[in-house]
Amino acid sequence: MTNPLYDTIFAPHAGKQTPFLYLPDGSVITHDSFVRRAAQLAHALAGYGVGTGDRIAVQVEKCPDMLALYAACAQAGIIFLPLNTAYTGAELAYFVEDSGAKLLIGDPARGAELQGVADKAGAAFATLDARGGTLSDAADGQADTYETVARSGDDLAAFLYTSGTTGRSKGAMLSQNNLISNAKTLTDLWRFTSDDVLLHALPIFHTHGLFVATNVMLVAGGAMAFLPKLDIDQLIDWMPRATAMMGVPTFYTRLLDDARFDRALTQDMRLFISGSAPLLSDTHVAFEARTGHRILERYGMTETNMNTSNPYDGYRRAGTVGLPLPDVALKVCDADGTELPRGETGVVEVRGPNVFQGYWNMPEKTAEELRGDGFFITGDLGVQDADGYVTIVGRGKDLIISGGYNIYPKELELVLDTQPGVLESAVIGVPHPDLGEMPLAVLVPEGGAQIDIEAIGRAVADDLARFKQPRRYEIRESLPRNTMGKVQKAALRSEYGA
Ligand code: MCA
Ligand code: AMP
Repeated sequence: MTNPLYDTIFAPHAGKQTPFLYLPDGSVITHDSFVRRAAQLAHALAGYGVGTGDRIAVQVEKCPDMLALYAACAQAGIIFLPLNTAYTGAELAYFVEDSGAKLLIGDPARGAELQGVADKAGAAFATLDARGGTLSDAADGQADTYETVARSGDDLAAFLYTSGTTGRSKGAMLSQNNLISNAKTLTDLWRFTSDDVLLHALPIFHTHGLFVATNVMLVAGGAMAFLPKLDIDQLIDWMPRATAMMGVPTFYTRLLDDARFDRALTQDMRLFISGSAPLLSDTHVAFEARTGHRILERYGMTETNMNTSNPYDGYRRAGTVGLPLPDVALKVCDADGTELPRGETGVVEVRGPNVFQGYWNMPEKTAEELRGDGFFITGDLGVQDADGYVTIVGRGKDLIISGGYNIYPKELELVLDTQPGVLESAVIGVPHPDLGEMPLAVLVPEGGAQIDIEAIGRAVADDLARFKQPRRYEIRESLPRNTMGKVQKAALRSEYGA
């Protein structure tokens, strides 16, 4: 193979006139036309001076061209860096500068702002959305074949930025082999074939919607109902024509809240998969009672793709994330990395062809989390039972997961601590019925100062994407600390969690 990722995932589809993307307007993109569009986009990228090994930063709404850009990057040996469409200009500037991206592709409606971000970082700028843009225009007239650039499986295919406990986002470097191993393993494990139609309502800038869903469907040669976002009416409308769905737990709780969602509607579905955040056992049980289907829960991370999955044929245990994938070694360890006996709770560590290559330009951070023997320290607390099933019982890392999006409290605290009248702050996750968790900010005023929460809300909105912004503020005189001076977030969570 000259380019394992392209040759495994995309090249086999050239010439296939079978449906790949069903779009909400009734149009269909075939496998062949998808591959041809990717080739046109690869030519357009070359026109912007982007070459093998370069990065492109892509903040584009979910649309077929955004997905085809991923294929174009694979074919041209370019490193694909997708970014959450909710990120502000300030957040975006960091990613473009840190990654050294040669080209930023963004929303035409934010053209002037994003052009400024690109200029500051010394990157070129192009626009793209579902209606078109300068990149799409540049691609339209191009040849629809492209000479695939030779790459090895160890070459990098993508950067995905993941926030950190220090507040600084880290670029997780994923190789071609990282993506290929998971794509093949999951296709086999979950029995995807060319007969499948996947309901795809996830965003495509994260591992779940991009690599898990799309790569699996491409390896299988199946199709996707490619929906712009989670819209329960659309899901219900498409369900009788689909065979499988992947979603975060909010997808399942919202479906259960709708009386139209029942056994008859799901009778032709063969599989519902959940991940990215804990699925409550109650949801699992209610889902089975309503539909007769047992949701298959799996567990992964940006740095590792997928690590564990409940079995397809065997018993899917509610509240667990199942068994390590066939090519993944998993152990539960103490803080020193010593493996604990089965049944004891500790930090989950994983090793396998899925585990990333390290954090871009952060050798110390990489060394802290990726051991010399290849085990990655996930920061999740778990326990493995005698049958090998893994349960994630909590997080050693200070992380909030809201509707499947990660929010690192430190990033918010750094902004809150600099606001007028604020001495210090602590951000915690509290339960939320729809999104699982939501951020709550506890603020301590400087002696005698008045805190203007509305002004703080506006300042936070300038810097941070909406989904990260605290939904509640509490003011108190001091933060509870232990004898080492560390803020006791568990105490705050039990005080405000209810
Ligand atoms: C939207 N909003 C949110 C979230 N999403 N707030 C907090 N958390 C969220 N996740 C806010 C918007 O800013 C807006 O605020 C209001 O909610 C409505 O926005 P809308 O877009 O209509 O929201 P929604 O359609 O209800 O979206 C909720 C959602 C969505 C369906 C849960 O966030 C989603 O699709 N999440 C999936 C994320 C995902 O793919 N995660 C995978 C990461 P306002 O009205 O105030 O302006 S990959 C991963 O974790 C690993 C590797 C793995 O294992 O998969
Ligand atoms: P991210 O950094 O966005 O890839 O998020 C990865 C984190 O999501 C993991 O470290 C877990 O904390 C969490 N996660 C993913 N899937 C599950 C799951 N099925 N159950 C519990 N937590 C999960």
